[in-house]
Amino acid sequence: MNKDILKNLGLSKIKKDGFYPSVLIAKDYIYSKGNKKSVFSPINNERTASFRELKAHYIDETLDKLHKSFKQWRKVPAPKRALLISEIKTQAIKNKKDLAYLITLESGKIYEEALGEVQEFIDICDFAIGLSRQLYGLSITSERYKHKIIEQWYPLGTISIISAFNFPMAVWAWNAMLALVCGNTILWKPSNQAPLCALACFLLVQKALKKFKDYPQDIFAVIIASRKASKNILKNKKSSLISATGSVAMGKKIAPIIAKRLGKSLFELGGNNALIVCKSADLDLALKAVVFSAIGTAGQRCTSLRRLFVHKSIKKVFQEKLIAAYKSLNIGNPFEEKNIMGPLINKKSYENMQEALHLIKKQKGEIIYGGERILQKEETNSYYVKPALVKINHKALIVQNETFAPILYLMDFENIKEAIEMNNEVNQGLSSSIFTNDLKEAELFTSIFGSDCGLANVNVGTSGAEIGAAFGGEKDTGGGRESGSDAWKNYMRRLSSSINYGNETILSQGINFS
Ligand code: UN1
Repeated sequence: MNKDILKNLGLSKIKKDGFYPSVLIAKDYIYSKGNKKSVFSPINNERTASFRELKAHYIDETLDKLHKSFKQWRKVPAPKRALLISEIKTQAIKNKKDLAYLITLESGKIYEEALGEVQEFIDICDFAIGLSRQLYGLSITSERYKHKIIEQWYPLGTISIISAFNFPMAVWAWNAMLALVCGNTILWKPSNQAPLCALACFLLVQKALKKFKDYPQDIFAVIIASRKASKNILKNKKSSLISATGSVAMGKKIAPIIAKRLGKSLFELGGNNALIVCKSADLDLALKAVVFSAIGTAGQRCTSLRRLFVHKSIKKVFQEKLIAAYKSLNIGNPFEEKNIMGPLINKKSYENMQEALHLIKKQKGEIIYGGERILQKEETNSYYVKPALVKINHKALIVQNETFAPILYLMDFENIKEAIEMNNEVNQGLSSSIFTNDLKEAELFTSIFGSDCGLANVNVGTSGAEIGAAFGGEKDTGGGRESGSDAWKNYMRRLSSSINYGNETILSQGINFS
């Protein structure tokens, strides 16, 4: 581990007796007393951090503090809040390489992708800064004489963000920068596999806040907690919105807990993303997109490509190209520039992949390439694998579920209607793509008769979305939208007002009540 980087980011300073704090809010750090929990890098299984298990009451106390500071923060005008975001952005740019180092260290994604993730953080800062002067409401015509209707947007409260290991900074930033500029305070529970990324972002925000002495300093907290203790985040009414990223299974577990108190949630859950390669497609363009979408972040993005539908007439040649491309991939230490794919996050993930490969064979699938572990020179408990290519029937049970690993299912189709039907037949609905030079096919795919996902791209792969559009998906993916477009509305409450500026009482719907 690079100690200088930890020092630069201020992490070494907050370590006490070998442990990092489990709760951080302003200058208050809590080093709890519970059992020791350590975190290991997927790269070589080196211990990266240790914490002590947190008692759940700390979560409620932190939410109380954030609720209090919300009352101060919401008073700061949005364009002035954006000054803080601007400073956070400056800090992110300044520390881009160090932050990317932590992302690679904890998630195992290659350094180039990690730099991209920090860039996503920087981009959303820009977006939030611009947004600070565009939190528009509406003025609506009234049916009543000398009446008007307006809609305004106000800060919501405390936004609790639950994020996953695969995007340990960007997903937080999408939520947090919008939530902050909208006048909310933030509680962040990062993945227990990527706590250092969260601590570094916390310190970076605190550093930015120091420049604004008259702003409340306790508007952002990080909590490192077990699943059990984290339940209090869901149960507590002071979590005005729970924004959660993770698997469909995780969403199904936490949704009833939030719903029980009629709380608000924003879910961005698993995908089962498909890409269609049509007869007219530019095959080189398609090939690059397929490879990046399927093996980027070692197939551990919610937007990773899982299902590939190739037109029957080009199936053979495309499959050959794909196998050749897969064979040429360098897999190994994600810090080394020559490598295009790093390890899986942990042993469990490797076991899940192997279990899926076993089921594939049982369900009459054929593994035509990869799937096996690549043992390292010095054996550590790290799990590098060759990405797998599998021929299977689109109806096979295994294809219906998201396996969070680099397994790509190959299937073919005869006509576009059939391909779209296959695209839409799974329960998840996050991302989808079509590669075609036929205008009608492209338009059909993005039309009401086309993909039923939240994202439907043309000649662009399933992953690697920009922050400008609303990001998220339909069906089991949870329906939430984060980052661009009008996703900011999730972090605000809407107030509708009818205003009478005349001298008469007029009831709506023409009701006479005199
Ligand atoms: C995720 O995997 O949870 O579109 C987010 C992408 C990234 C974000 C993925 N911009 O692949």
